[in-house]
Amino acid sequence: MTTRRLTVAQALVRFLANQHTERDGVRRRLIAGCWGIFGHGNVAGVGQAILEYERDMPYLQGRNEQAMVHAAVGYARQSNRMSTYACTTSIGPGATNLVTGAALATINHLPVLLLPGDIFATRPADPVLQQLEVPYARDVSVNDCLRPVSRYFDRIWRPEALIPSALDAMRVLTDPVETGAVTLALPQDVQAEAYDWPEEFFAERVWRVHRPVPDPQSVADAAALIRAAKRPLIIAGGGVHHSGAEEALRVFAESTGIPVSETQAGRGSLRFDHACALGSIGHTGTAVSDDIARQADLIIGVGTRYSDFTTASRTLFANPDVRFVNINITSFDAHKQAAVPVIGDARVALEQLTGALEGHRVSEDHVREYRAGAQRWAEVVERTTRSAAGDERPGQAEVLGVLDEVLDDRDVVINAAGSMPEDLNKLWRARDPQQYHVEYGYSCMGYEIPAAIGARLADPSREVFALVGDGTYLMMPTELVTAVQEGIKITVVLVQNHGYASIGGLSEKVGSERFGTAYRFREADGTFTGQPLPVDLAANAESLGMQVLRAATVDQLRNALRAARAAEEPTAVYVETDPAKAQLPAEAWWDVPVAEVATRESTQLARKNYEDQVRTRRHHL
Ligand SMILES: Cc1ncc(C[n+]2csc(CCOP(=O)(O)OP(=O)(O)O)c2C)c(N)n1
Ligand SMILES: [Mg+2]
Repeated sequence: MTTRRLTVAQALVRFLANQHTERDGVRRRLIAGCWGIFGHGNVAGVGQAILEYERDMPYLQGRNEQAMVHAAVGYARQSNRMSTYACTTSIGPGATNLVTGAALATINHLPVLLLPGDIFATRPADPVLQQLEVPYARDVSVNDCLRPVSRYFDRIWRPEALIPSALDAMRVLTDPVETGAVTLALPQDVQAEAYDWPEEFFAERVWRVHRPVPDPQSVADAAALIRAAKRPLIIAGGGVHHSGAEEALRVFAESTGIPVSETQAGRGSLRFDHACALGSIGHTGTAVSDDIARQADLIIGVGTRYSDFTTASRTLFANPDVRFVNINITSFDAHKQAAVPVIGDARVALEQLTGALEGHRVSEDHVREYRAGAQRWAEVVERTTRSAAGDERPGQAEVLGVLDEVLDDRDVVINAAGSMPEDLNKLWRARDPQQYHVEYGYSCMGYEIPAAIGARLADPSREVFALVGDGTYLMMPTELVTAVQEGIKITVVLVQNHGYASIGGLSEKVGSERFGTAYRFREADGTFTGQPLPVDLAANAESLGMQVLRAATVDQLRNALRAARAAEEPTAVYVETDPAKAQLPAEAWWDVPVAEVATRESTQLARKNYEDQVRTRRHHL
């Protein structure tokens, strides 16, 4: 047996450079490169190995470990999960900064490889700097925090243990059911230790991403239910994109006439102006989707987890006879709502169902009704996003209207948290399947900027726009420096409204009077109701090296966005929005429990309303 003598870190880097995915005949490198922040625990191990193999393993310098994971996840999502990045960190705080990013990746079923440094395997001098000492268990380190948020976790206590674990890690990253964050924790002494590796470990390897075919009986059962349904509705989730099933969904909807609503992750599954498209569903859904959902006698979920936003916290599907068919690659999700499960790849399942339903169409009454609803909603979108005059300060919806004007079909819009996901979900006219990139599985403030970098790396032919609230910007502007350093062209649209507009609105709804949600000076009475704070986020972005354009009116915003789009360098467009322009009201409920006893009248009233809503909640059994 030929062997090669390398350190564990060198062997891992060499191995990673030779892994590929393949689906539908397209082959891609699985690990495109490695993000890293060095400290003790990886500088001498993985850091040295990347330097040694710099040409085979491109390195990107992160500023915050959580943000590195966001960048890798943004890249993976924009690559339809066929490719991702690794992230290397020091031990201790560098490693635990990964936890939030790992949870985000796992919840969204998006692959990322985490390589945190770890304590010494040989324990020559415990505690090493930054070591958590657990008196009753010497084998525990802070990296154990990553276990519940990882789909695979191992700590490489011995060099040769890397071989089976590295293979396991690749299997999980490329498995459409299992994928998420994969963690290989690397004790720092082991990283630097040499071993004689079998040469085959470094051979080119291709991981086929399979399209599992559903059981024929389940397809027949689903087809029978669909034929019997008078008012069926499709809910397209993120699985439609993961499978690349957009075209199959379009054919299925066109041939049966069944309308299509979309979750946040599924937005863009069908072009906004398609005759079967109803837009978003649920708490942040369109009026037409939610109306049709309330009356539907059959819900066909495609690649959806049925989150509380989608189901309006189990109040949306109000027809007493409603049934469910769930197409999902994951048995766990396919069985939700006591559905007829069709377990398999979304594209294959939709193609098979289209075949099984040949000649079947829903009634013209159903079609007329949802088309009229969709038309009414299109008018709401037009009115809401384009009502301001050119010389007026825009509301947030009008920022979206101007973006819609300036952006090309293939441009990407990225967001994750704040009041923007709600506005985007209701109002954004998604044109290309890859355009609408809102991370709402974890809705994590700070995802936007690093994810935009990842999305741009995944597809440099697309312009990428990160929509960032002021609260979000303050939480994680760090990766702007990376965009500047690498000349990665992204546009950051920085929306200033002096605090947490979203949570302020929610606070008001639950009777808590916007407590703690405004960025204002404290007044003599102790409340934050003074003047807005004198922070200048545009100057802040400039100080990090960004080109910054300030816009005070709708016309200026249009010009600034056009200039940013045409620019070569990363650019921020700063806009202060008009808070008097309220958001559209929610079409359906969201369960946020209200205090059962309180002295304030606002809370008591909110509780009463809450109890009325709770009564409409139901199980589907
Ligand atoms: C990391 C993280 N912390 C807290 C929250 C809870 N949260 C959701 S939205 C929000 C406020 C966002 O403020 P901003 O970015 O200014 O957007 P706006 O609500 O003003 O539109 C908070 C605190 C979150 N989603 N993510
Ligand atoms: Mg804000």
